Amino acid sequence: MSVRRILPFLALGLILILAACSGSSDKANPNSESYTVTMNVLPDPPVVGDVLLYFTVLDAQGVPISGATVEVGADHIDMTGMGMHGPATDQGKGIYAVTTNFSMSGNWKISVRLEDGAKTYSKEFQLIIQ
Ligand SMILES: [Cu+2]
Repeated sequence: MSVRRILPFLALGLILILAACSGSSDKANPNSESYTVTMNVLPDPPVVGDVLLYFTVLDAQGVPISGATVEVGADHIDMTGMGMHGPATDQGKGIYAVTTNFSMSGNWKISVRLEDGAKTYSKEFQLIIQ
């Protein structure tokens, strides 16, 4: 099943595509506020090609956070210098989404940096592309 065929069921809005970059990802901020960020992918399990990454952001009380800035990085752990970076767009109800074109299978690190007003939060996920 392709990403395009699944998208209408999620009623997602504007979704940007991660662009290639060579910068390093941010490190976790030890002073960050407490958030719960979960990641889901389409298709699942993810395969080489376009993969929709979408993140659900909740505050410490479990309330969805809208209007935040969410930056996403994707780095191929198996190789150096193979990374992408860009914003995930706000879909409402605490969901932020970005389409990422994974050109290679293997182990990828997904880095998320959240800015919610003056508060920040960072989290990393491991993603295996089949
Ligand atoms: Cu690679």
